[in-house]
Amino acid sequence: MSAPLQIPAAPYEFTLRPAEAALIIIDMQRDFLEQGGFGAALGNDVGQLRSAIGPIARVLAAARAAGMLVIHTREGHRPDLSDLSHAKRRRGNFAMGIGDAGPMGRILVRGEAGHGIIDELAPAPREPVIDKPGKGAFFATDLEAILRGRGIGKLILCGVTTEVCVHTTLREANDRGFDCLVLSDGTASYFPEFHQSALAMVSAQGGIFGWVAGSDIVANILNGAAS
Ligand code: TIU
Repeated sequence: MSAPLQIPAAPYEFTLRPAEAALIIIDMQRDFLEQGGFGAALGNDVGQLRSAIGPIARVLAAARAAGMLVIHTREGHRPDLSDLSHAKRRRGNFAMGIGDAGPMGRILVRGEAGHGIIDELAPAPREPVIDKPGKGAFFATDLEAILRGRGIGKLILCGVTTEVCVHTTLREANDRGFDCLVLSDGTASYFPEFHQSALAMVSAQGGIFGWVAGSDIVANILNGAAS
């Protein structure tokens, strides 16, 4: 078997073989990144998240070239809202909430325009898309079955938001025995200070939740493996 790729990262080198790794792109949906969606309904400045698009696109291209599995996730609910807990529905007491009609369709509902992944990061045919009703991508989904079925033990995580869905997924993955690297510039938060703290939490304590590296170094190494 060939030697694994060595990716310089914090707190120390992250190793992976492309065939045993997956890039997981979390919730890069219009509902979080564009006006009139869920993120805006929560009172956020959605422009804060756009910085992650370019870095994710570079690593996505490199992961595809290296033959890595790419998985996309979307947060959202069934049109009848039967998978939406009362707690999640009422949280925040906002005027517009999940299931209400907005300019991109019903907020955070599957099949609506707002629920879709932004054009810049559109899934390719045969790339699994995981529809998740929670913040974590393992909760109430078949993500774990897909990863185990392919013998995958290493994950590169990116997407939005750093401290909410990315961190929840990271923590779920850790307790299931996966090694995770988070792309520092391929994640973003509505709150820059939360982004920085969330990244620091990953690699502190010897990498208590995993590893952190920038998109350029990761993309360069994956591109080197592809050539
Ligand atoms: N509100 C917020 O920061 N995030 C979410 O509600 N979902 C995700 O992070 N995807």
